[in-house]
Amino acid sequence: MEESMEKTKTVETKALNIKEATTCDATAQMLRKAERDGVETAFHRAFTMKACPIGADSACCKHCSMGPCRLNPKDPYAKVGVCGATIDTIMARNFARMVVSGAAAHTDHGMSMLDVFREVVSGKVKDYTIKDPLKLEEVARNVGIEVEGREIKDIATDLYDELERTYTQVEGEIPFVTRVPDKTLETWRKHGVVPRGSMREIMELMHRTHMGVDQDYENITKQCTRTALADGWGGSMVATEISDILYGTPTPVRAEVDMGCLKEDHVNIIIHGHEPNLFESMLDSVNDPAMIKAAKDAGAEGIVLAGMCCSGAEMLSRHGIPHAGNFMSTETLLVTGAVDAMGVDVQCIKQGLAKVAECYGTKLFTTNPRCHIEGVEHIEFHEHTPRECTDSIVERAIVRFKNRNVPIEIPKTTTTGVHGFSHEYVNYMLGGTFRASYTPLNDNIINGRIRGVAGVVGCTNPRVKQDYVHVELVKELIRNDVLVVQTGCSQISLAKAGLYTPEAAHLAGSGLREVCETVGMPPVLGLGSCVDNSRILIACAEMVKTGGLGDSIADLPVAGAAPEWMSEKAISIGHYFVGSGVYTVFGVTFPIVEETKFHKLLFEGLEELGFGKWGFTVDPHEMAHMMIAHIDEKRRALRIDKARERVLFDMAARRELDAA
Ligand code: BF8
Ligand code: SF4
Repeated sequence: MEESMEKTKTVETKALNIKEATTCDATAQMLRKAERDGVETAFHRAFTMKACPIGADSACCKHCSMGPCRLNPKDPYAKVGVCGATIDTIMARNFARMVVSGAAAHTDHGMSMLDVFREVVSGKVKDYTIKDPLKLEEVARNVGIEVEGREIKDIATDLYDELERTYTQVEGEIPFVTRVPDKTLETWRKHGVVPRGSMREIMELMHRTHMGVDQDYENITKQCTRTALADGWGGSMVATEISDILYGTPTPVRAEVDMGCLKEDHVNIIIHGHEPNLFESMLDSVNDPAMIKAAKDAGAEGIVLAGMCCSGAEMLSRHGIPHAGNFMSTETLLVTGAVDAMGVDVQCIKQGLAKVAECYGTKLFTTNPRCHIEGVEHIEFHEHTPRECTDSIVERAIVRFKNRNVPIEIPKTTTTGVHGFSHEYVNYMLGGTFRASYTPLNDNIINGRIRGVAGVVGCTNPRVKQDYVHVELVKELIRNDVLVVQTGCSQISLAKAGLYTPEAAHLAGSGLREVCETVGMPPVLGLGSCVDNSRILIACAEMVKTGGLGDSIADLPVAGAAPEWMSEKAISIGHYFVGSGVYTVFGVTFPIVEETKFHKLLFEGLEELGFGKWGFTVDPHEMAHMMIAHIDEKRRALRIDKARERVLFDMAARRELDAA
């Protein structure tokens, strides 16, 4: 008896505590179902596989076969690697390798967009067109291309040639430096970190982090900054701008988020990944009358198309396509049994999806030559004949619908919100169509109704309670009159929590609430996918150029956070925000040993050089107050701290009068 009790106890302590794993009701419901069905997910694996403590501190190096070398994070200067590398060299190199991989992912994605753009302009790709010629002209003007009285095709050809330099240029500065505020650019020039072409920066950083090359953590960090800036103001920005030109610049649109967007009596198709090309073609496929008829002939009421992760966030923003969930919900969505096909392209595609899909008979397809998964069927997507791939996925989904042989359980949860804010739209919304400008935003910051702006972005991660850190952080920020802009998986966390409605303004402090109510906007603005963090950079640059908030991005009362980050892309994003002048706070864990020179450089030294700086905490409330303290410090430096006290006092007095 005692022995069996003992056993029960062991099993209990080993079980995943679903309440601690996620605050997403739909994901929790599906985790319970997965356990009943005997299906394992990343939540379970994270629970049973402890993170390696040495790796977590970044105190090991495997850059050559004299090692791998492991230093002691508790006594970091006691030892060096076999080659003599110090803890600072090792950590800086490891950090650089994360930045370089993240930057490569974003810039390669941007390159793909540029490939499609080139073929559209030359007429070789016919399934896509230039949907937003106004944006084309604006971007062309930004990089110094003459547009007046010229044909769209000629402008587009010149723009392609110019933007190609973002990648291939061997010497000189990347084209979008024209968008960087003068003083910020001056800081970059002074420290020699203005990116040339991303291929060059990525290659050089890979070289410098090889065994026996750059062994000065400060010098490594410099190239890290240059490479990260080549991502933010280069590859990511090209990805965003070309996507807008080809598929339209987002404007506010109501859309549904969460697993309840699936319908049991419909063929359900999910697209998950990052490059919008696949998804745009899928949108055509599912709207093709022949495909709809085929679905109906198979007994379905129609076809549901929904997105996940970042290309999902782009389609949500551009077309109001429903979004089924963020990174930590990709496996659990398949547990519904209702997904007939999932097509993936690149990035954040867990290999674990293959097993879960197999358990529920879901057809999983890889489509991009860069991303195959062992044992998963590959239907290659070609931009010249995109429908071949997407039609074929729809056909296969219909067959699976007809032959469904697993019980279906779809969580009922969906939340409708307003998405699709581009930096251009922030202009119109706050400035009005006829006087589009950032002046009203700046004015509201200067008069103190809006205390500052925070970008809250990034992943979800099974090492922390899914969505919880995002939601708590954002609620605390808006309660303190900080306007929040978002992208990626974080945007989906807050959308599920209902913060994407104008009504959510009641959760904001009195100043921000007043602005939201006047304009009719939510207190949290979704800007799209992770490459669309470039929209936040542009918004920051516009705020500087509009005036009254200092001369450089580092002067602005703004801060950034990725509270549940997991990917190397997130580190690259964090570092390009820091490089641009923004205080950026990460949660979960930070790959560094505290009280080392490298730590001091990232968390203090970079700011002294005129850049931003890194911050870290796992606690959402502490994170909010670190960001708010920074915003207040910037307000003081700008001498606008007193105005805020006055305006809040006036508003309180007016409310009292209204109430009387
Ligand atoms: O690029 S936020 S989990 S989906 S890495 Fe990935 Fe992180 Fe989501 Fe998009 Ni961004
Ligand atoms: Fe060890 Fe140096 Fe080789 Fe790294 S590069 S594994 S620290 S010997």
